[in-house]
Amino acid sequence: VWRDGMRTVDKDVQAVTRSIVGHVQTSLARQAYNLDNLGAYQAAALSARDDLLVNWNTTQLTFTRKQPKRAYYLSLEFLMGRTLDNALLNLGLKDKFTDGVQKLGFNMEDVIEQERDAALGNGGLGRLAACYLDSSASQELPVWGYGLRYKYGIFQQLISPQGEQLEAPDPWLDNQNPWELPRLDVTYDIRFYGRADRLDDGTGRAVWHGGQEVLAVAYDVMIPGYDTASTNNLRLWESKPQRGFDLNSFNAGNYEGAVEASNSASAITSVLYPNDHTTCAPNRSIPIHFGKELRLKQQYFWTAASLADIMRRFKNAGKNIREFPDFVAIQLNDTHPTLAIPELMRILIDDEDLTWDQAWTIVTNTFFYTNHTVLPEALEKWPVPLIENVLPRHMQIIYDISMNGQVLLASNHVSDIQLTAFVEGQPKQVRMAHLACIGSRKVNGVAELHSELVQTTILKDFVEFEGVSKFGNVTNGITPRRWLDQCNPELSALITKTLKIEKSVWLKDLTKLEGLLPFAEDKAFRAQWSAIKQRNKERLAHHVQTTLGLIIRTDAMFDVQIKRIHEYKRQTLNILGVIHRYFALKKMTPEEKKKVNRRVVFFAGKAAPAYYIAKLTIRLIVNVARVINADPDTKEYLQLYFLPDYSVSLAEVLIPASDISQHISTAGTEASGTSNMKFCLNGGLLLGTVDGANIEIAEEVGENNVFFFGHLTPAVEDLRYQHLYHPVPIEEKCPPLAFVLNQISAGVFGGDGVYEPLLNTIRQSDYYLITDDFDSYIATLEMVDEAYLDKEEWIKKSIRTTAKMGKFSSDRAINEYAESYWNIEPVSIPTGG
Ligand code: 26Q
Repeated sequence: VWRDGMRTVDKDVQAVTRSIVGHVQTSLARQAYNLDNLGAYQAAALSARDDLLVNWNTTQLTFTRKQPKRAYYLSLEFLMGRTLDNALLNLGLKDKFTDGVQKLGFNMEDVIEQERDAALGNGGLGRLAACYLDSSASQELPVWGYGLRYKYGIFQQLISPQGEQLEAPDPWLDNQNPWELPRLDVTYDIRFYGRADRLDDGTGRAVWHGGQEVLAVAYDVMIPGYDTASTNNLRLWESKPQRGFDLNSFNAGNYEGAVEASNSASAITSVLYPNDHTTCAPNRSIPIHFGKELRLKQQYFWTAASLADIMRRFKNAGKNIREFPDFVAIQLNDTHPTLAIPELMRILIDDEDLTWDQAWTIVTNTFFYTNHTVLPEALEKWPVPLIENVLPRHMQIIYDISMNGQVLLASNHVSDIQLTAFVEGQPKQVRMAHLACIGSRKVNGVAELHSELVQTTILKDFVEFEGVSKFGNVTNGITPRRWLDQCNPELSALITKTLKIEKSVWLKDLTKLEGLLPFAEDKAFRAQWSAIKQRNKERLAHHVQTTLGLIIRTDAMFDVQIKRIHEYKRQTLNILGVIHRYFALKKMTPEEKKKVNRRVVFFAGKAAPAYYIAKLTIRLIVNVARVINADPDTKEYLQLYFLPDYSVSLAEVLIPASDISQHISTAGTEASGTSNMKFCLNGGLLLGTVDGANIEIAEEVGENNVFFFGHLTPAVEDLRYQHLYHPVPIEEKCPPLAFVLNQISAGVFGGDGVYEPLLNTIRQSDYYLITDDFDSYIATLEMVDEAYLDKEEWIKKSIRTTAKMGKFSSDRAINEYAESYWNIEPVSIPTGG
C-alpha cells in the first residue's frame, strides 16, 4: 500500500464527516438528512476550504516574516476549471473525503460534478496561467497571480438546430463561490480620463486629476500546492462605484445620471472578452474601435490595482524604493498588462519623486514579458487618441519612452529606427509588443520554434538593438496533477503500482515516468494499459449519453481535435479530411469495408462570437455529422461528433479517452499548444504539423511515435506568394480536395450555399495552406489507420509516449522562470498551521 501523498492536514474520516455536517447546518442552514448533491458539494467545499485556509495563512505569514523576493503573474485570464477535486488531491485528503461523503450517502464523483467551472479565460493562455499557479505552489515558490474577477466568464456555447453557435452568458457566481475570500478592506481608487498637467519644475513630473474614479476590491483565491502546506494566492479585482450612486444628480432629479456612473464602474469587470487572437472583429464589418474602450479600461484597472497592491506590500516591508527589483518580479502574460510599464513609471516619477533614469532602471529590472503569438492580427495595438482620452498621463509617458528609445537607437547606429518606434501608423497606434519588449528585463516565447520566430520576425529589430541575450525561451508545461492524476485516476494508479514509487514522487518529478519504458515490452502490462484506455472511452461515451443523449460506439479509434475554432488551427482541414473519408467509404465494397479501421471523430471548441468564418466551420461540422451518422453505408465505420460548450471539465473527460489527437496548425502559427502535451501524457498519440511544441514532443518521444505531415515553416511564406502570383486551380493542384469542396457546394450537407464564404477562403487566397497540405494530411491519416490495426505495436507507442513526457510538466517550466528570469527561491512552509 502506498500513501496518497503526504497529508498536509491531519484529519480522520470522522473529523471530515463532522466538518461537512457542521457546514450543512451552520453555513447552509440545512439538514443532513434531506440534502441533495449540490448541498453535499457546497458543504464539502466549505469543509475543504477550512483546511486550505489554515495552510494559506501559514504561507502568507511565513512570506511576511521572511520577506523573500516574490514573483507576480499578471494575467487577464485564469482558466481554473473546478477546484474541489484538485484541492482535496493537493491536500492529500481525497480518500478521506470520498469515504466521508459516502458515509453521508453520497457518491464523490457526483458531488464533484456539481461544481461549475471557473472559466475566466479563453483557452491556452488562460489555462497555462492556471497550471503555473499549481506548479508555483507545488514548488513552494512565492508567486501570486493577479487577475480580474469577471462576473461572467467565457460564454456558454449552444448549438442551434441548424448547427449555428449561439452564445449564452456564464453566470458562474450564481451559486456563490466557496473558493474565494472577499477582502472588502483591500481596495484602491483607480482613475480614468481627466487631465495630466506637467509641472514646470524641469523634473518631467505631472499631476493627473479629475475624470472618473472607480474602486478596485480584492477577492482572494487560495492555490494549494501538491503535497506541501505551501498555499499561494490568486488575487482577483472587482470594480465597484466609489459611492453607491451620485447623490447630487439624484437630488437634482437626474435619476438615470445618478446610476449611470455607478453602472459604468461595475461594467469594467462584468465580462471576459471572448476574443482570442483578434483584437478587433476579424471580418471588419464591425468598426475597429467598437467595444475597445472597455477592454482598455479593464487592462488599466487591473494593472493599476495590482501595482498599487504590490507597492503597498513592498513599502510595508520597509525597503528603499531602489531595492524594488530585488524583491519584486512581474511577469506579463502576453501584452495585455503592458500598461503596467507606464503605470510603474508614473508611480515612481510622480509619486515617489524619482528621476526618469532612476525610474526606468527599476522598471526594466522588474518586468518580464512572455509573447504567445506571432499572428499579425493578434498583436495588440491601441489608438493614440483612445489612450490620450482614457489615460492622459500614460500617453505622455509612452511618448517619452518612445523618444528615449529612439535617441538610444540612433546612438547605437541601428539601421532603421522607424521599425522600433512603437507609436506608428495613421491613425497613430501604440504597438504594445514593442512597449512590453523595451520595458522588460527579458522577453520569451513559449516553445523553441516560437521563440525563434519572435526574434526573427516581430521583434527582430529589438534583437539588433538590445542584443540577443534579452530574448529566451521557456517551453510551456502542464500540471500532471490535474492532467493525469485527476483526469485519469486509473492510469495514475497503474503507473504508481508499476514504478513502485509513491505517487507523490513521480507527480513531482515527472521524468520518473521513463521507468515505464521497459514495460512497453510486457504483454500483461500492455493489456492493462489498453483496458484503461477502453474504460476511459466508455466513461466519455457515458458522459455524452447522459449530457447529449447520443449513443457512441467505443469499439473504434477515438480521434479528437479540441481547441478554439480558428482558421490557423485548421479545423477545416480536419473536417474536409472526414468528408474525404466518408466518400471513400461510400465507394467501398462490403469486403473492402471489413478491413477498415473504425473511427469516431470528435470536435469541440468555441468560436469568437464575431468570427464569421469560424462559426461557419462549426456549422459545417455539425451538418456533416448529421449526414454521416445517419448514413447506413458508413455509420458503422465513421462517426462524427461536435461536442458543445468545450470547457476544462469536458477536456478532462475527452483527453484520457483519445487514441489520437490532432494539432494541425499551419507551420509557424501555433506558438506552442498545450493540449498536445495533455493528450500525450495520457497515452494518446499525436497527429500534427511541424509546429509549436509538437516539435519538442516529437524530440522527446521519438519521431516514430508521432505522425507528422505538412509543409515546414520556412516554406510557408513562399507558398503564400505562389497563391497570390501564380495561382493554380484546385482541380489541378489537388483533385481529391476539389471533389470534397464541390460536394459541399452541391449541398450534400445542406446549407443552401451558406458555406461558400468558408470554401472561398480555400479557393481564393488559401492563407493557411489547406490546398498545400491536404495530400500529405490524407496520406498520414491512412498511416495512422494502418498503425492502429497493429494493436500491440500501437499500445507500445502509447506507453512510450507517456513515458517520455516528463519535460512537459509545468513544474519544469515554472522552475525555469524562477531561476533564469525572476531569481526567486522556494520558501518552505511549516506543516500543521
Ligand atoms: C487581445 C486584445 C483584445 C481582446 C482579446 C485579446 C486576446 C485574448 C486572448 C488575445 C489573445 C488571447 C489568447 C491567446 C492564447 O491563448 N494563445 C495561446 O497561448 C498558449 C499558451 O502559451 C499557446 O500554447 C498557444 O499556442 C497560443 O495560441
